Amino acid sequence: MMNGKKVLFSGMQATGNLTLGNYLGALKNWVTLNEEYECFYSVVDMHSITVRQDPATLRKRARKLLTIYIAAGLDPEKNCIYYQSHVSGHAELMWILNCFTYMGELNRMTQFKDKAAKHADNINAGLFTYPVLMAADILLYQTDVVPVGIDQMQHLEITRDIAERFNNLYGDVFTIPEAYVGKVGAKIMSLQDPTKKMSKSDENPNASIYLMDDADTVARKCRRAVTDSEGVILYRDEQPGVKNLLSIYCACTGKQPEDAVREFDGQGYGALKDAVAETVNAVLQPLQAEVARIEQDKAWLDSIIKNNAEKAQYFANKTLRKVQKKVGFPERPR
Ligand code: ATP
Ligand code: LTN
Repeated sequence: MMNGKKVLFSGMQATGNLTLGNYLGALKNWVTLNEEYECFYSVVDMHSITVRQDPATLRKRARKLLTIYIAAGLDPEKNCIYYQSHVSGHAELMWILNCFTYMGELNRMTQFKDKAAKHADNINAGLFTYPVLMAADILLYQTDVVPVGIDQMQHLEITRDIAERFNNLYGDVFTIPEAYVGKVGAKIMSLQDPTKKMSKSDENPNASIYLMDDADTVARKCRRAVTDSEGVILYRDEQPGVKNLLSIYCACTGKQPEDAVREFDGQGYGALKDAVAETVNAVLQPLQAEVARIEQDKAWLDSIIKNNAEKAQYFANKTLRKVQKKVGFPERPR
């Protein structure tokens, strides 16, 4: 508990440009949770360098991501929005947790196997210990809930295991976090292969709608979306392309799939695609305008970045000092 509320922590990597999937599956849900919890939303730039990054691009994308968090509706006066690399406690706690994590456990992580296969020329130790840094992110703030996609559940499980192992040895040091998986928009699929999730690292730019795409680009991508030859608009697994378009339409409008199906009854795929483009643009355009507005106010954003990092560091240090004492590090002379 923090200020009488449960604590929520989540983060996103600034690798690639955010997609509509990231927004509907993650960010949009975060906004609905931020009244109920004491929230920490980190731009996890330390995780990003587990694969090679161009420094200037990483810096630019990280700032854009932080701006998008705010533009999407996370009030930075009420939510702690900050760069992971600005709070030294993440790396410090990670080292300690490394010593309480087994090679065997890390060897089982499917994300490591996937990324190692994808980046065979750079299988670095950071890629292997990625989940330990994620555990440090979460445990540092005594987090109760962690909104994540299904793909991150294995990392949350290992976080819980590490925390329980530590608590068993040293008493109740860490809060054991729970995952929070959103209900709608949980999985937006690729527009080019609706059996695959929409992903910011997809090489085909037509597969994803990016949050910063202009209206014409969105319309073009929707029009090119892969559907089928059934010719009917139904919300069912046999028609994954049409189902995905309906899911996007519903997630953007707040409508239920059965109502959407009724609305498009008797219409062609062209009409559905145009309607999807229109609703997506109705979501993206105000978001983009807000991003542009925030970017103008450089001094304000810089002060938010500074103040929130200080706030995060304060809470992080509280946990860190406790942990350091438990494992036997000498007290710091005052
Ligand atoms: P990458 O392609 O770099 O792996 P990604 O687009 O899959 O990235 P992540 O950075 O792994 O996205 O995830 C950020 C958040 O967005 C997570 O909470 C994840 O569950 C959510 N998310 C990502 N893609 C989708 C999607 N297609 N539908 C719904 N939610 C998604
Ligand atoms: N691994 C996550 C990003 C991430 C995260 C976290 C999410 C890093 N640290 C802590 C929740 C809590 C991802 O790739 N989506």
